[in-house]
Amino acid sequence: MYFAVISIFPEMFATIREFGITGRAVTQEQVTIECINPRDYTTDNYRRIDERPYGGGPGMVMMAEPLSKAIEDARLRASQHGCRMEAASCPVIYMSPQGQTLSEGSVVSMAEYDGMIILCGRYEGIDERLLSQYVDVEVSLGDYVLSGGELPAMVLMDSVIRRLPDIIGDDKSAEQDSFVDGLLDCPHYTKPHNFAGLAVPEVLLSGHHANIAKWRFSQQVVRTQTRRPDLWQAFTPTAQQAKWLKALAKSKSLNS
Ligand code: 4H3
Repeated sequence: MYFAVISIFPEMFATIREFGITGRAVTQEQVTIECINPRDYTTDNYRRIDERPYGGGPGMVMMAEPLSKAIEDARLRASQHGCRMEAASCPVIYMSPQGQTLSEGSVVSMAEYDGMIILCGRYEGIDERLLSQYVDVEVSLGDYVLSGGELPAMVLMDSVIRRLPDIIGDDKSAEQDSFVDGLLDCPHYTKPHNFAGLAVPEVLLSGHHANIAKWRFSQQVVRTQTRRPDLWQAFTPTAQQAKWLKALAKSKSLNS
């Protein structure tokens, strides 16, 4: 998958390029991350990318002109990396609090793109005419404001890269995380057997795979019910999960 990031702080992206799963995806060439600095597309001596807002008010606004040239160049590079050039294959994405909130569901569909061009704003934001002309999708991480789009861009890339085929070492592990089946994740344990006087739940030492699966599911259910009633409301169990739920309800009524 191809990523072009348009940012005045390209050095920040070492974080995602060099470490962990995303770093390995880059080294193994499953992923290309190119940074494009809008300052390189300015024509004045000061390499200005921001100006004061029309209508007054505090702060600065990123100008349309250098960003438009940066996006045009990003598109050219994306096509040279084999991206088909429709918005459906390689969209221009703007990270902003005004966007659609990112979810694991949208992450999975975005993993189908050939690539994406991610626009990172700074200051008060970007001239609206650039956004209306060039941006296909606006994505938000949630209802809070950050000083730039770089961290959100890296969050988006990380979430997408780990859902690409053949990326996570253990190929089932991405499918077992929180949200993937509409529930929160179950708790995890590893060595030693006892830590701070706390033992590992007995069932996990039993080697009985069906019981372990059922126990993990019951933990997911309890966590989701108590911590995220909104997710529990929306949850539809598979046939196997429905069976487990029935059994769990029965054992609960016996206990009470
Ligand atoms: C995204 C971007 C929050 C989010 C962002 C989010 C800086 C957008 C600038 C940048 C504008 C002014 N903050 N919730 N900040 O995903 O370009 O807000």
